[in-house]
Amino acid sequence: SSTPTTTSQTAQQPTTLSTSIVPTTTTSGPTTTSAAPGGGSTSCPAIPNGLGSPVSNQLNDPFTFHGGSKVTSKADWTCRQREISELLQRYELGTLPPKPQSVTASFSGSTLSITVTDNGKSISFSVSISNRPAGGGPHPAIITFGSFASIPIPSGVATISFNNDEIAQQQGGSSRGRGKFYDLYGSSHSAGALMAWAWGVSRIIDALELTQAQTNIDPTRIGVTGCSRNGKGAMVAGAFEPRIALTLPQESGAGGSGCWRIANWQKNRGENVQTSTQIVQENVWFSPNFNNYVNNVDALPFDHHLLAGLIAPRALYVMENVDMEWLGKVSTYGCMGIARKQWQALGSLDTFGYSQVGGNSHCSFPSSQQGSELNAFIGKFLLKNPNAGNTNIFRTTGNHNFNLDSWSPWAVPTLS
Ligand code: MCU
Repeated sequence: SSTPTTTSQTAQQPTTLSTSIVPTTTTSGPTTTSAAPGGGSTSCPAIPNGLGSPVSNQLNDPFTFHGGSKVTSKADWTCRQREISELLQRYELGTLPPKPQSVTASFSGSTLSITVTDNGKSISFSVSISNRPAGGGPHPAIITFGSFASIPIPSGVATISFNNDEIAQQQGGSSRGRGKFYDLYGSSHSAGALMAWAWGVSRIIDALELTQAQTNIDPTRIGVTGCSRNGKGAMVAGAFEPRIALTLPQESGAGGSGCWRIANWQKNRGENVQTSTQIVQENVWFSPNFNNYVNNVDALPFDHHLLAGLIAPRALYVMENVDMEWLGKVSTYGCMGIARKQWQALGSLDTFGYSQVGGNSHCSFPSSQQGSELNAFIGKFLLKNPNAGNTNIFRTTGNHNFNLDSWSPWAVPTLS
């Protein structure tokens, strides 16, 4: 059957959970008051400890808080995003450290040099900025995970090359805890590579804010991209760094735009798809704490539709490859099709794109996604051209016969 089932049994928190890697939270009681975007303050429900939500192989309801109350307004949505961020850090990605005590930066030639100091330790790294448009400005830029962009970046947009492996290595299990992030925060820090890289992207944006007079780059018009493992990185960076204006993950597959639960369903049908159980054996992208849950993802209070939802209503354009069974061609289609409902609730479908085509090899960008899709997103959200084209995109060239609604049996509110 293609319809998932639900059981209402409550998950037990595994006893192997180490308290040192669980951020402190209150179990119940008072609400927390935090500054709301745009000023004022909003009262958010406290985030209960434990996995909480029912065990289900359907995708979690974005519009119900972990404690059970409903999301009925945009202010609630901001609270819910804070909660989902916290839950993803606790159970899958590890903790994102708060803004460091000091970030300094200098720009010379095409090199932006960044020094970060926190708790008495310092690290330095640099990124190169190429194709800076001459004259005018300030100009937008796209941060590329890895040394080159695997999508075509149009003129008018600079390219910032981020050597993410220098911040956190991704050479299999033995590279756990290696890289400059861990030099600063300790090799046993809970963050996996994806979260460490997101932290690095945030420091690049800090540095761009400090050096705008020299770089002529506009830190409010920054995109982020990467392919495959680096596409997972781009997705997580967009989710955890609200200053990213446009998130462009390419063929990120499992651990990026794919949902763990849907990958398991594909696997159970006999498809050769990467699952949570396999992925943690391959590399160090996730927190070691995720190992406690990979065999029981149905108990998690999130899946990657909610990771994507941390971006909503900011702009997200997901590129996938329908030929790549391993990456989860159905799991990315289903996961993002359901993620899209969060943009729908916010009345912002024109900042969400999912496009799945084929015929291209892994990470070689297909021209069919360029003119009317990628360029429209970059045009509208980085180059500020309102007429750059349609950005309300949800399409696949595949025939997945996948029922999005049966995997998301919750109502989509209209939030205002
Ligand atoms: C799509 O990302 C990964 C995938 O998760 C891995 O299983 C595979 O080994 O490598 C892909 C990748 O990063 O290719 C460059």
